[in-house]
Amino acid sequence: MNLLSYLNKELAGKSDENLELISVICSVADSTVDIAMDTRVTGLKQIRGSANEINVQGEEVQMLDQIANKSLIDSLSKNSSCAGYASEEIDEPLIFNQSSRFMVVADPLDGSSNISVNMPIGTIFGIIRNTDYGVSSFNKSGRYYISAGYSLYGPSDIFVICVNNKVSEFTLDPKKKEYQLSRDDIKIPRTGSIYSINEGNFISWEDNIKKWVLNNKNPTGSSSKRKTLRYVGSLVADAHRTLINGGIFAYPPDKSQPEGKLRLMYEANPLALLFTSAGGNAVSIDKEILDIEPENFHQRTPLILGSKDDIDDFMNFTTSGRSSFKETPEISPIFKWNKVNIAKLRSRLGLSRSRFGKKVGVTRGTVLRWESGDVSPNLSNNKALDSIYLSTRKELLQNPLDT
Ligand code: P6P
Repeated sequence: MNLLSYLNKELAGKSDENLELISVICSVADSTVDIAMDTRVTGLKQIRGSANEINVQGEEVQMLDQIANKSLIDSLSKNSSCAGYASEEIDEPLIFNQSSRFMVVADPLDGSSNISVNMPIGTIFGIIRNTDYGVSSFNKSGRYYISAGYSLYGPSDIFVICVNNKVSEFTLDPKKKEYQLSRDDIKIPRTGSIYSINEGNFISWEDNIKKWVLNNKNPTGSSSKRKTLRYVGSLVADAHRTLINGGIFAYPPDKSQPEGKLRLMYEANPLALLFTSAGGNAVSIDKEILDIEPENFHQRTPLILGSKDDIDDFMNFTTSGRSSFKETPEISPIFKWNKVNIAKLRSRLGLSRSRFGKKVGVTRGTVLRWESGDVSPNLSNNKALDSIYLSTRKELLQNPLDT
């Protein structure tokens, strides 16, 4: 089964939103095929060195970074369903058509320091509804991401996609230049025997992290087992191995990078959506990555992702007794509920005001007052409405909620 047939099957309801989501995913996938073709011949096309430019991150840009970024812009700017694009390589988001349905965020070429030594590299992307019809659609938590994935340019070129909270892997047939399904409905093992971290930073970690690492090498608890260290230095490669084999990847904060090194919007969030959908987890240290409210588009975050049991073990080391961690703040509401979209949500669920009220935990009269605009939902009502919408999103994908 090729990628398009898979997406048509998965997003079966042929609503406009589904058809447009399929189209945007295919535009990204087409781009990654071109990038894959280039990564095969960097030494021949003289495109593996530096572009002699510094990007918004203050990092030296490789030629392949630019080629990958341009490929995604060319592909997505021609797609009428893509409203805009933002990436590691550009200071500000690009808006192609602000009334279109989706925005795309990307790290076009992750791991570019590995290009010149022919190590695996990748492309990471996320797809967000264009809820605000403009740039502010980008500044949303990972809970807004409707799809995410990555390409890994390695011995095989693979494309891993998460739609409807289901994760599947496709392998590029280089002759047909087409992605074919190679792993369907991936679930990460509950635990794994590998931990992945740059031990060169050991001296600059906090003590709790050091204790966690030492415990991986020489477990003290009777139940825990020794883990082996694997570290490629390309996030996509280390993440994919963790997804398939289980285990844990960690890029914690250190003295020189107190906020962490990896990017929230286009590295951590897409992988967090994918890993949690595959039954794993992704945390910053003391909170779920997907709950982090971004303050700026290029902000960094610590990123620990992998098997549930291994993340729990990590959290036991890092949050026990950590006075410096503030209590996880109240999860802010994800969507702005108003009289229009509350009425839409209720009607698309086909519920009476009293049955809808029961679902939310309020009276019929309160629902009536919401829908007439007399009163607005309070914080806990908002969170209840969020979870009803997110938990029933699959049905709603056929009838998207224009929040
Ligand atoms: P370090 C590559 O430069 C990258 O952004 C990620 O792909 C990778 O996980 C990380 O940085 C490696 O960083 O500090 O270990 O070299």
